[in-house]
Amino acid sequence: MSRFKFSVGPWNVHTGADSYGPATRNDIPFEEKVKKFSEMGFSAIQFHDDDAVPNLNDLNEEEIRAEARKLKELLDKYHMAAEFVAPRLWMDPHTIDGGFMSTSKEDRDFAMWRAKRSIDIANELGTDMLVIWLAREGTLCAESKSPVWATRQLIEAINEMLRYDSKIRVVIEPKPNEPIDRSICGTMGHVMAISAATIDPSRVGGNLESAHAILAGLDPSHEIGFALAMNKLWTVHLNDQNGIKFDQDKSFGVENLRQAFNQIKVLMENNYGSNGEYVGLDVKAMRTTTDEDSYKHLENSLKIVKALEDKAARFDYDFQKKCVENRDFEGLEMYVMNLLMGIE
Ligand code: XUL
Ligand code: MN
Repeated sequence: MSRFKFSVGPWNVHTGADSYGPATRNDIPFEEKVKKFSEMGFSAIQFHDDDAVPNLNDLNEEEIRAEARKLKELLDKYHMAAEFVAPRLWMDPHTIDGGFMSTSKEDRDFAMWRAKRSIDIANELGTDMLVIWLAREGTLCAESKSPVWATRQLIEAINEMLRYDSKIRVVIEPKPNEPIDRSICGTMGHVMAISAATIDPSRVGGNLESAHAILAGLDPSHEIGFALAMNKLWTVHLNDQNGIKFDQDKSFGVENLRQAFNQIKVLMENNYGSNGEYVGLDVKAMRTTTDEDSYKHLENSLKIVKALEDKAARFDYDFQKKCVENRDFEGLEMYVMNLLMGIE
């Protein structure tokens, strides 16, 4: 049992294709994924706009809403909620040079059209959360655009989303690089600053992904803590990452168990989830994984979260206090290692 409610995206069960090679597993139909997610104990699905409404570029606004209503019926059938909708602003020919801060006005308009349609879809699916992962927002060539202009473009784009819908909450998922070279909004600190600069900071928060924090050279538990201190941690994407390289989206905790423990510990200490927040997973299966094991990385991540919840629940705060009073950080560190290794 867990104290948390979990969410997952359909892209987390995938065919194994990467930039260097084709699929290694068969595609699984969307409804089959939803059914399996529900059986595994997930209570919500995360959506990109076109996960929810495929080929939405070819549909008009009313057709998009109608498709979203059909999806809502399917989710209801499996008692699944929609956690958020995120515009997919990195696949389309219009977003080669970014979305909201593209150097082309036509392409910026396209990005805003997708953001507004994502808000419409969110409304139909019964969620007030729009996640923006700013995949290509930054520079490939440093001199191609001013970082001052680009930052202001992002703020103005978010203002337009806030004006479009008086209830929508915009949740920025920061990432320092990949696919863009230099991102404009790379960490939770950037998210807080952007939030403060908008017309309604109370509706702009963050989604911390463990791997993205590691890519920025930061400890995910501190990024989580920073956002919690500002009451701005509105969702998380737990996963893991082996150092500063391409984004790996490994199963939660498999690279750095102590860091994973501290993420769960800080979430628990601050009652994360008490305002309805989900623990989202954003994990990918390895390329070698078979069809049969298509969900194993998700099962493993859930098991690791739950096992670390048990560890965090047993954390001896009296012992910690004594260690801190005596400045015995060697003792405290070994206590944590023993707790994680099961040596009592
Ligand atoms: C990319 C990433 C995305 C977002 C949703 O690194 O994490 O899947 O979570 O757009
Ligand atoms: Mn993510």
